[in-house]
Amino acid sequence: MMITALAGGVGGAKFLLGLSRVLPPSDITVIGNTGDDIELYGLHICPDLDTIAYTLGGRANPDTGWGLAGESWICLQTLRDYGSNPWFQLGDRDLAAHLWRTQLLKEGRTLTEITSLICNALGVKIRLLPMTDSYVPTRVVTKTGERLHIQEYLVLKQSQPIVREIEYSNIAEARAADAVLQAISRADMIVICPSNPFISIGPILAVPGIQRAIAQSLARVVAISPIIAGQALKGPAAKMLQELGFGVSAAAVARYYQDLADVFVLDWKDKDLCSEIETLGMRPVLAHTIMNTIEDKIAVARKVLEIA
Ligand code: FO1
Repeated sequence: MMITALAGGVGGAKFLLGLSRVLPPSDITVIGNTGDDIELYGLHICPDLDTIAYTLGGRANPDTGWGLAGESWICLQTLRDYGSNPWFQLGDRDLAAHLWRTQLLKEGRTLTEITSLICNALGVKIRLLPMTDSYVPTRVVTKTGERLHIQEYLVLKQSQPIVREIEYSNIAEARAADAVLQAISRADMIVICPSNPFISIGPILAVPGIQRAIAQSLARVVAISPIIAGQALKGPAAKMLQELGFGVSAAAVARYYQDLADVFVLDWKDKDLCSEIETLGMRPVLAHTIMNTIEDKIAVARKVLEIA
C-alpha cells in the first residue's frame, strides 16, 4: 500500500519511525516541512527534514528528538570564544549536514536531490521529499507586531510571545516538485502526521498545488491529532491553537483539517469528542497516540494502516 505522509518535526518523525517498521520503505514517501528552514552562519539548515532523516536513520538525539545522538559542541563553543552569540544549537556532527547541503546548493543541486543524498548516506530507505525546493521560511507575527523567523520564535523566544498570525513567506512563488505531486496522486493513503498544524503541516498545505492535489486524489486522507486532552506533547501547538482562536482540543485540530481529511485519529482520552468529529464529516478513530516506546509508534502506525 503506497502511503504519502505529510510531516514536520519530532511528533511526525515518531509516527514515521513506527510506520517504517510495518511497511516496506519503498511504500512510504514523506513530504517534509521546509518552513522551519533557516540561514545561519551562511549555512542552509533544514530542521524538520534533518529531524525526520536522523530519526529514521536511528541517529536522532533521543532526549531532544532533534539533532544527532552523541553530539559534541566544540565548534559552537569556539564561535562563542570568538565573540559570536550562537542561540541556535548546532552540534559538530549536525554541522556537517548543513555544510554539505550549503555547498551542494551553491553547486546548483536542488534541495530534493541533496535530501536524497543525505538520506542515502544515513541509510534512510523511505523517500523524503522537501515540500518545495525554494526557501519559504515561516514567520510568526506576534501581538506586539514583531515578525519573528519561526526558529527565533521557537528557540530564541522559547515560544513565549503571543501569536497574532503565521506567515508563510514567499509561499505564493513556491512550487511543489513533480515528485511531490506524483506522491500525492499515486498514494493509496495520505497521512497528516501528528505535527503542529500551523508551523509544520500548514506550510506544506500552503505550497501552491499541494492542497488541490490532496483534494483531487483518490487516497484516503487520515489526520492524526497532535493534541491529546487539550495538550500538545511537545512544542507550542496548544498555545498557538488558543492564541489563534481555534480553541485547544483535538476537535479544534479536526476543524483545521476538515476540508481535507476523511478520517481523524485521536487519543482514547478524547473519546468524548468523537460525535463532534463526526459532525465535521470525518470518521473518528481512537488510538493510544502517546508514542514513547518503539512499540507505541508501531501500534499507532498499525492502527492507521487498519483504516485503509
Ligand atoms: N530546538 C531548540 O529548542 N533549540 C535549539 O537550539 C535547536 C537547534 C536545532 C538545530 C538543528 C535542528 O535540526 C533542530 C534544532 N532545534 C532546536 C529544533 C528546531 O527548532 C525544530 O525546528 C523544532 O523543534 C520544530 O520541529
